[in-house]
Amino acid sequence: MSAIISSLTNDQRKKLLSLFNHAQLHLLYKASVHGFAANQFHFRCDIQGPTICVAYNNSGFVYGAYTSKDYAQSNQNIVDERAFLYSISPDRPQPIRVGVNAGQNAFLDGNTGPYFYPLLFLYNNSAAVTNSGGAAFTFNPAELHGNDMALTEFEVYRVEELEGALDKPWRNVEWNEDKRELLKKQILSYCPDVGGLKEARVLMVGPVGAGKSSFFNSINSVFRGNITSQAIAGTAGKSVTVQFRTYTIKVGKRGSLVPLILCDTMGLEHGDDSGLDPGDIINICKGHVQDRYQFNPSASLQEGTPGYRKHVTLKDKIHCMVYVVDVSRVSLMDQKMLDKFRTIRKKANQLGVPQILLMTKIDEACPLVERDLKNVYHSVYIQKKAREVSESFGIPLSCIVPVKNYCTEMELNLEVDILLLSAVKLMLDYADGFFENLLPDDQEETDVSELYVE
Ligand SMILES: Nc1nc2c(ncn2[C@@H]2O[C@H](COP(=O)(O)OP(=O)(O)OP(=O)(O)O)[C@@H](O)[C@H]2O)c(=O)[nH]1
Ligand SMILES: [Mg+2]
Repeated sequence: MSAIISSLTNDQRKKLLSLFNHAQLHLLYKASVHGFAANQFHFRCDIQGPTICVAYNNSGFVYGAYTSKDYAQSNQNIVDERAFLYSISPDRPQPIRVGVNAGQNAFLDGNTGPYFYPLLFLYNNSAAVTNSGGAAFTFNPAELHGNDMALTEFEVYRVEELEGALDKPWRNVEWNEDKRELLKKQILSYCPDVGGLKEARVLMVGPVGAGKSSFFNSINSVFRGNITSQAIAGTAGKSVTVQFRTYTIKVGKRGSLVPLILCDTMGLEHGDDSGLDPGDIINICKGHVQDRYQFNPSASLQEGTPGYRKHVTLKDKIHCMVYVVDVSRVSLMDQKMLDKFRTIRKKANQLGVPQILLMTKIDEACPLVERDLKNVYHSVYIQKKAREVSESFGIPLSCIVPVKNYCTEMELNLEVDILLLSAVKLMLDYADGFFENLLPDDQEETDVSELYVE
């Protein structure tokens, strides 16, 4: 059976989540799929803990009721001081929230649809709501649902409230202009100090849509001084990036080069013959893959074929590998994807390539962070995901950095820049580890392919 998709738009979901401190929603019931019938609602929503029902009407209102109690068909009136009605509409920046009146029962736990006095949803087992009396909630009907009682959709979500914010951040960050300038200065003054190299070459690897190309665009933007989109980014089911690209970055439009080459790859996919072939990652690490090589998901690049660089020097090798992972998909990665990462990691370790991990889309994943990026290290959710990914990848927590890429912005932002620049600084520090592990003889800019263990 195919997955049941929520009808909430991103904007509606954000507004709904803003009613909670820090929560996740899990869709339990969708009337257009399961039926506009009370028994279908109870079958899926009874004894589920806190839930929120979401009614949609043709007048553009999304509204409903939250309860922190179970539905259980007990036929009892339920006291729930945390219950509320709410309404979201496109022209209101904030949802309306109506709390339960003091001393009133919030709802009747019968065998009908949700019945928050006076609103009875799924009235007569149909796509309708009715006003059935009772004084638990006081609201203006025109504001709540536009006096439009017919439903186009009705959903119920389990609300999982996540722990609040940490009092003390798990990493300290200075959020000020001086810090941004210091990070830029530290990055620009970086020099590998080996074999005449002028920059570190960093490879980004990760699932389709994780934000690899966007990360390059974001770093490019920070140094350029305005938002750029040189690398094509977006969502298409399959990997948007199909070529190997090595990007240089300049300060301003015509300024000096940043001592970093960011290498962008095709996204990894679950299937064996789809997405980037892990064999190509090894080829890239060893320096054999030329810029603009067109990836072939069913076979890795072979010696003697177009795009293969036979004689490689230290500057062609990867000096640091960066796994790029969408933070909200950390626990959704299946065994096949984890196995691909394990293979890549094993090889990278053999090649002596240090690795770090970027957790992207922290703004989308956590309402606390969305509200204010400075909450990133206060967010229990982000900390939990960092620990989870550290365990599943076998990467120390110190090598995991949360970032937010520039995606919708038209201007640079101090906090976004600081997280992005901190990630680059860590990449360069780790690349140094690669150079320091080279033997003195290996440090010349000659063909060093034989240094690597096959
Ligand atoms: N909200 C948010 N969206 C992001 C972030 N990073 C990337 N995106 C969005 O995620 C989508 C995919 O981003 P890409 O940069 O194309 O991802 P990719 O890893 O290069 O994907 P492939 O090339 O297809 O493997 C785009 O729509 C981006 O706008 C982020 O930090 N926050
Ligand atoms: Mg891409």
